[in-house]
Amino acid sequence: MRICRAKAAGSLSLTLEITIGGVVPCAADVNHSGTVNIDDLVAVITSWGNCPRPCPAYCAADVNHDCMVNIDDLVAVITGWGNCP
Ligand SMILES: [Ca+2]
Repeated sequence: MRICRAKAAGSLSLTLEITIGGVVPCAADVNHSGTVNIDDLVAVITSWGNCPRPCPAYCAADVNHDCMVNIDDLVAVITGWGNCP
């Protein structure tokens, strides 16, 4: 489970991440539909580039949380393709 939200300056931001066995379950499910599919792939492509600063900002398509949406995130979607556990 991963919850990451950022709000305007002066507000509280909260990040909760539960890792099982060293892997965030279904991290590539960008739209949280329960399946990694074409919608997640399109989300990565349409969000390509740097996430809004400061990091970490809310950038759903940033699967690996490095504050940019790039080939690594695209590969994560492809390798995570299918139903979430
Ligand atoms: Ca990334």
